[in-house]
Amino acid sequence: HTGGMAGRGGKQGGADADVAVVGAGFAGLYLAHRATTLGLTVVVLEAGESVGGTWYWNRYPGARCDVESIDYSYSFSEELQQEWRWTERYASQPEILRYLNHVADRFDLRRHIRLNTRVTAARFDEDALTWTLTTDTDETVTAAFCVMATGGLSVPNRPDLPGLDDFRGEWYHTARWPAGGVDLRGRRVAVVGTGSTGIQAIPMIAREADHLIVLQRTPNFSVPARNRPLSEAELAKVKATYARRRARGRIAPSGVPSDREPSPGRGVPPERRRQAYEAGWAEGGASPLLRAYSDMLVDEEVNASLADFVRDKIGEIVDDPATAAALTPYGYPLGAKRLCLDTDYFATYNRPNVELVDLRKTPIERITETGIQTGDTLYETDVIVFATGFDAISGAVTAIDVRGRADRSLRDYWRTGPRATLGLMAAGFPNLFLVNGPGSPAVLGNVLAFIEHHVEWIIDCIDSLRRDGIHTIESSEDSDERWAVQVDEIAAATLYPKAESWFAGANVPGKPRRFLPYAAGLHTYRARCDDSAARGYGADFVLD
Ligand code: N01
Repeated sequence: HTGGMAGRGGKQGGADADVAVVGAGFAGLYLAHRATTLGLTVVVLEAGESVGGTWYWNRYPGARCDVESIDYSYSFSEELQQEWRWTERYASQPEILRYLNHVADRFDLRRHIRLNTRVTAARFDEDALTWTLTTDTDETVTAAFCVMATGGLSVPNRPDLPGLDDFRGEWYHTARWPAGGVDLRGRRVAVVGTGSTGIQAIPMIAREADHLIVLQRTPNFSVPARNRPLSEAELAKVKATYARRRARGRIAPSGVPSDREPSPGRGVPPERRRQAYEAGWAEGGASPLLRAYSDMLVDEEVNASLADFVRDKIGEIVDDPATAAALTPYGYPLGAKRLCLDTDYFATYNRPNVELVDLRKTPIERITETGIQTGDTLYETDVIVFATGFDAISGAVTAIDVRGRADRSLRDYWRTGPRATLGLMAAGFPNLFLVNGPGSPAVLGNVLAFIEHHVEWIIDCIDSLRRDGIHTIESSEDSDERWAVQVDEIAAATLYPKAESWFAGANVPGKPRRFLPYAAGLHTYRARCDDSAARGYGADFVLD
């Protein structure tokens, strides 16, 4: 569709806004800023009572980012990055939430945002060429473009365990932790789940609770974060060349700038490898170990050498041999599930008030009035904490009833596996953009770098269409499928598919299995998107 001006005065001129954005987290806030800077009108609809997205909802004890704060922050404003002072190597949830509130004020974004407003449906009107969003507050918003900035990890996955309604204690999902916190002193607590969230929360809960039972299904690889305060001198050094650091981050495969250019580990003698791993373990963080060698996530033998190193560390840290054995991961490569970072996680099992239950031996049968029943054992507890993850990447989009051309349902379209051209657009849904959608690098690195890239691409696209008088842009089924096949092929050349993980939807019963993130790195992905933009943003958004 061409002719007239998209947005104002033209075909879609009667809409409430040029762009409707769902979600006011990192992506939604930047979308609002970027769009309004170009003179577009924006309405942002946010379910929470504050901006912040992930960092508003995930208030569980120990919640902290596992990408360093100096990189896990916006790069679009030199003034912002100069004035903000991160206090720690890895920022805590309250600090990141303060930062996002600061950004909302600093760039005067609140006037575009409606809080406490959950979008339940989005429908494309083929005559008006607009999207109509419906909310749980019975409002409707119309816009020429709709952007799903709904987050890759925002729909909690709570296991459907029989008997939970009978439980007389309290239960919480970590991603819905009460704002005022939960007083766990003097209480018996059970945590279900040992992913990144559980591994952060367990050491904190163990310090507070009277007794803690951890119910573990799959042991996880975790390495020390080595969090610490950031000194003035260190920050000054970063800030002196911040723009250069950011530019390197933008073209780094993981979105995190690195001084290392790793070489393959294959052929390196075991003793030399071990020295490299010891250095990475001492430095803390995922990159020094995962990027110790360039073939870490493609060569099983190299990967196994690091996995063995971490297994040995677990054996050294955990006093009780049976507990150490139960905590030791096996059967999948290190990093094929997201590598966890921790502060004293394994050492927590040396505390007298902490008990580990291996669910692979005896799965949870049911929840009773007083606790959790596995086999013939009832674990009595006052509080159950579900650290059981999310319906990731596609879950928050399919939670909304999205209808495109001819009433086409996005849920139906994705029933056999979520797919979208470049992870950005799905066929039959004109002018609907996804941030970190299925087929984007999404979660395999510094999500902030991916978000900034997506937002800039989407807003440039909208601006260009508007200037060229093009009303709609959309992908084709063939293009969506071809991209999904490329994403599969790239993953198949790595070790990622060798683990059951939320990357492929394996954690949600009934979800179609398909590896969703684009694993060839931000630099390659950016080049693909740039190619597409260089050919011009037209009505058809399809791969060559
Ligand atoms: O979720 P997960 P998460 N019965 O899906 C278990 C990001 N993040 O919230 O492995 C028993 O990884 C499940 O067991 P299994 C980060 O990208 C980042 O921890 O399926 N157990 C697993 O142990 C991360 O990867 C940060 O066998 C059940 C756990 O619950 C992503 O979010 C912090 C179960 C879920 O682990 C998700 O992490 C936190 C059942 N029925 C999160 N169902 C940082 O930046 C599930 N489990 C630091």
